[in-house]
Amino acid sequence: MSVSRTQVAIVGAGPAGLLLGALLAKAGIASVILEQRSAEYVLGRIRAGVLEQIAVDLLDEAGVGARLHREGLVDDGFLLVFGGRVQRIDLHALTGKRVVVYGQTEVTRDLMDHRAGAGLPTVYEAEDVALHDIESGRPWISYRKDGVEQRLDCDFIAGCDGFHGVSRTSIPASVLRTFEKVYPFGWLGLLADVAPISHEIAYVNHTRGFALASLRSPTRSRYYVQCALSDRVEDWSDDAFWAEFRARLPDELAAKLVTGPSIEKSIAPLRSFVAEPMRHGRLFLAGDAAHIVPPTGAKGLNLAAGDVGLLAQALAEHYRGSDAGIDDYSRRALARVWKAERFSWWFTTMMHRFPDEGEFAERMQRAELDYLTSSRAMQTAVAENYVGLPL
Ligand code: RFL
Ligand code: PHB
Repeated sequence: MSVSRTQVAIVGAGPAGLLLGALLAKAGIASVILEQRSAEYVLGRIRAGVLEQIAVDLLDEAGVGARLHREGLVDDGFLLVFGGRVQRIDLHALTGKRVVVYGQTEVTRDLMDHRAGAGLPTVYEAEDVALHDIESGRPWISYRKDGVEQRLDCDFIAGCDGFHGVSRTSIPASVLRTFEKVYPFGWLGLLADVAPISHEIAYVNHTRGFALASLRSPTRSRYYVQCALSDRVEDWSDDAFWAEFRARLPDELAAKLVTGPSIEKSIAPLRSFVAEPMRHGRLFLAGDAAHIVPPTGAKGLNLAAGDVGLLAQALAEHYRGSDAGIDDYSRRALARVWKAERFSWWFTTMMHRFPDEGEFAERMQRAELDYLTSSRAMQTAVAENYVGLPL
């Protein structure tokens, strides 16, 4: 067995783990990242597209914001479409803030390049990662790399290994509480090199089901349609997707639709999930390891960034001699997480067709959306949640 040591062992090289590593490096704290997949696999996952100002600020602080500022598309608003009517939510006029459209793939690539450039250690294809002695002052991780057993000793473990990771399940069942809601539909997403129908993201409530028009660049579109949980991606041809997507658009957006071959197509289930607490002993959870939101509010990656912003600060304080930050980490992170859970659940409920709910639910959606159109107070509430609540 080969033995090594670091200050903070990070499990998972998604955006949470990579950003935490970069923020810790800035603070002079050593970390090693253990990732079960290859770098190419991690970069191949097409996910989030919208960054809040807080996430942009943290990427700047970590020193990886240059390309994001060059290539990211700044949006002052987004569109809500219902009953064929388009209602623009003017984020900037309502909150003074904006969002940036920049894909998770690009964020991840920037963070990986930065880490490699700074010579910071990341072990890809680390097998059988297991956490040990997290309740003691000397936690450690065992794993296998290229067939050789490894042991990594550390002061702290950051569990940034996503919803299916090992970190959360290392917390004893007697301590961990989980809260979950699974939605009775999924999102079928398609990525294509065609000009987007709108540079502002459009969320569509339609009798056939929800649709979302997003983008990655002026020449690359990311579109979604609500689908049945039983649907399989193989059963959706590109033509079938384009026909369904077009059918859910209002005329003025449908007229701008350009179709083309898909680069990627996948189905994601929708779930709300929170694990409490986010710290146990020397283990901290961050990002999807601790919580999942349905993608309707574009909050997942932004919550992950917020968590690691708090955690990096808390760990830096620890090494300066105060444990106040690490003792308060779970409470502070969860206070923000639950508000984003509420917004994502509300937005999902307002925009989708629920197969088992009848016309009453539909009328409620219509009333809510009517109210939104007529009330600046309601628009402001939506806008301040969309641009992101403070840390
Ligand atoms: P990730 O990205 O899942 O990374 C976790 C990493 O841990 C690794 N791992 C392990 N490593 C070692 N040992 C183990 N046992 C391990 N188990 C797992 C995994 O291989 C992986 O590399 O979690 P992280 O870093 O917390 O980041 C969270 C975000 O990825 C996620 O919240 C967002 O993608 C959610 N999301 C969106 N968020 C936004 O803020 N804005 C959006 O517009 C947005 N759109 C979306 C989304 C997620 C989607 N899907 C597919 C779930 C759209 C979609 C369709
Ligand atoms: C995306 O571009 O993938 C995206 C945008 C907004 C969302 C969810 C996903 O709310």
